[in-house]
Amino acid sequence: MPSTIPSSDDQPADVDAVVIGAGFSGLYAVYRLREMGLPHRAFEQGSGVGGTWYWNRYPGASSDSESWVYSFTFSPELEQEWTWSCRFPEQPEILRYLEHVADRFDLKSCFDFNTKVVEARWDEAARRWRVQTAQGEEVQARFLITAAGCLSAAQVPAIPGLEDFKGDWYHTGEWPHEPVDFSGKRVGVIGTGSSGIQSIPVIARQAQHLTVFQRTPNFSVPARNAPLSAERIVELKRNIRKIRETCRWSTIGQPYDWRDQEALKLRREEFLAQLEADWQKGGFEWMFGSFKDLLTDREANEIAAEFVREKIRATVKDPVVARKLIPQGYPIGTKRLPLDSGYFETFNRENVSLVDLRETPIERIVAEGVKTSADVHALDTLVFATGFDALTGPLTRLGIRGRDGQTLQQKWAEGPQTYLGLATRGFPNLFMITGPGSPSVLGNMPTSIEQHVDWICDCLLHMKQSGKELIEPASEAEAQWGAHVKELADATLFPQTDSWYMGANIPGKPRVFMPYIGGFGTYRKLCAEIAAKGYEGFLFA
Ligand code: N01
Repeated sequence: MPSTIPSSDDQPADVDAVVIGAGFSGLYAVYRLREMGLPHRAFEQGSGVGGTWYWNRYPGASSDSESWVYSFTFSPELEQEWTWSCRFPEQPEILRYLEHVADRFDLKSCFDFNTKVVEARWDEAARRWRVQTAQGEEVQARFLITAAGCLSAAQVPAIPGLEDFKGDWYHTGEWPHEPVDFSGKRVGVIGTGSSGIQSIPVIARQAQHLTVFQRTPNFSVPARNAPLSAERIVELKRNIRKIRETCRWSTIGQPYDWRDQEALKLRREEFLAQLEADWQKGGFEWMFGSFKDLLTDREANEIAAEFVREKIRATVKDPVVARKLIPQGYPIGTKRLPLDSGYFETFNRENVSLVDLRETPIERIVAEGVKTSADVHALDTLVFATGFDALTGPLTRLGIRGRDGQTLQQKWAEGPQTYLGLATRGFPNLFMITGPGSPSVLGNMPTSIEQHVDWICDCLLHMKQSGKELIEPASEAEAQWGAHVKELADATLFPQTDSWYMGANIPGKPRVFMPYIGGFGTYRKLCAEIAAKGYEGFLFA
């Protein structure tokens, strides 16, 4: 909980900018706006800061980026004074970090907490956004900056009968603040994406019995999380600026990058030996610090996929269970690759069972548990690890209406259209931090976020200094950017798979690869060049 929740009574109702969200993006946005002296208001529907880390309190929730890169870079003092405990920090530690940042830079006073934005309407005559909160306040702002996250619109699937269930149920992305006690309980988890794969081993250790309901088997790579030694901390702090600079120009915002080498040019044994060596390191480096054709060449990808399948066979003792857990039919890495701590090993426990929903689909939820085509699985607690309406969902649910009352849903009916993932035509003076069409979820999020906030704030400064009031993308620039994002994605294996990157997890959502996959460093360079050319592709008034 925040130490102080400021009231909106004495806050201005007409400001330069409104920011929505108090996660990494919202915190850094208000920090920069305040430094620039731009009057602003900021709204957060939760009761405190943290964003993703405020909502995702499920057991086992942890960062999949290393702690020393999953953090802010804007303050060298902050970097030196904060010490992470381990390689991949868990949710409570990340939330403590964000609380610390908010307190250290006095950012909580910038926010109205417990305040949900229900509509933001562009008023063409006043050249202002009119932002409505659920609490009945209306604030006018020249600029609207969304810091609503990419994976914040939780998705509970429309399985009939949930209202009949007698037990407790939870979604991993909207977890209660009080720990949920699974001891002595029969627990079911639906979903084996990152949230399921992180939570299943922890829940299995507490529950009397855990039933995992799996629709699509997932690949996963060991995290190999470990505490940081005193020597390692000293070394990291000494080199932190260099590490950060490498992240800024890398493909996925990490301190490593693809090898400048194609897997298929190697002899098979060499390729496999390298995969094994990288496997021992743990973390995303296994894939994203590997060979550059892994996500573009199906043959190279298949060798890597088979390498992981072998690991699963070697780990899971029951061959029938192992067979059910082995992913087939889609390229590895084209669904977001989870990192795990003992996921496959969990299926060797006596108190864990696996239900393959492709063999026996869920028919409905009943009072006692989950009814599949074969059985009723009796449960006391049901956990939905069923993901999010990714990238567009957090924005469309804000009730944003641009020129002529057009909603983002209407504009994006065929898939998101943006310029650089930062702005969209017809919605003047709207900036989206890590919006669709930017690298966002394909990189280390804080790296993506800081770059976007800096770019937006520099643009606001430019507009102030040059007396420009309005900004929005030109139609052609937006269309060309959309085509470029698609062309880059089509050159990879990603569009071959049904994933949330493609919107495929949400019934009726257009099937479009949403993030920019050209690499974070390339994108950063492009954004800087566009700004240097007087914000080429944008129209000002
Ligand atoms: O969600 P997901 P998530 N019946 O969409 C299944 C980030 N994240 O919350 O594959 C049965 O990946 C669905 O099955 P299928 C990260 O970017 C980050 O796990 O659609 N099953 C799938 O198995 C991640 O990728 C971190 O067939 C149903 C699962 O639910 C993203 O968030 C930690 C179903 C959903 O997997 C989302 O991850 C956690 C149904 N009706 C998450 N509907 C860190 O970095 C869905 N499923 C720390």
